Amino acid sequence: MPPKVPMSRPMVVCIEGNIASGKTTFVNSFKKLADVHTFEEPVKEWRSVPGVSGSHNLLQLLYSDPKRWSFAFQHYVQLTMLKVHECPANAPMKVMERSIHSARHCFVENLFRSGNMTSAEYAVLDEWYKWIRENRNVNPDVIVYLRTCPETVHNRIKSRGRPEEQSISLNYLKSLHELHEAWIANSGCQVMTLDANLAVPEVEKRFLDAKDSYGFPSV
Ligand code: DCP
Repeated sequence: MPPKVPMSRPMVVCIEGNIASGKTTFVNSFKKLADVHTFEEPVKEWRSVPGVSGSHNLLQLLYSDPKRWSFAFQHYVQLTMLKVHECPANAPMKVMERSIHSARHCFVENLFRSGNMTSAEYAVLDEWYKWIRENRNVNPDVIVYLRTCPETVHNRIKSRGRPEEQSISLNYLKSLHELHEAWIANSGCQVMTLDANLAVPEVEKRFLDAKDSYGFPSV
């Protein structure tokens, strides 16, 4: 069978939500839809940045010393997420986990406001972000927002046991939650909000019940 070539820009969907809200599982569940190209978040790349004398785990560095490493980490996130935004889809629908937008408006904002990023570092990342928005087509058509309570995701982080994340506090997740809420409300994009405190099958069911009003293709 010949490879599929997209006829025009695909419908772009970004899956957003707090840490451990279930984004990867949800992105994978899109594979049940026909003609979808899914892109997981490049967390693996953040944990193994190639260096001259071996690889660097930037995620681990970030949590072990946020003041020192926030800028390098978020700079690399912006690069790797831009690559995902730019990656052509071989289907009429492209589904991405996260975006440069939540990186900027939730994570970078939080690190700056909490004093873990200097004003100069914040300004550099913001200049990059503005340049990307003005010069690249990185706007999603729909955001699926997996809304959770900070307490729920705090428990999930503890039970999934990703070693770098064990120092994440409930207050950190509360701040990120508020920033997601504020950004989503002002994103200027069509947003489908799902209660992701619920079990995965129920979240998927609610998505399927609502998807026709958002122009998603049929299963
Ligand atoms: N992270 C960050 N800054 C970003 C993006 C992510 O500090 N701009 C961190 C937070 C987490 C890790 O990277 O420690 C991955 O977070 P995500 O919420 O993006 O992904 P999860 O793996 O938690 O997604 P889920 O469990 O919802 O599938």
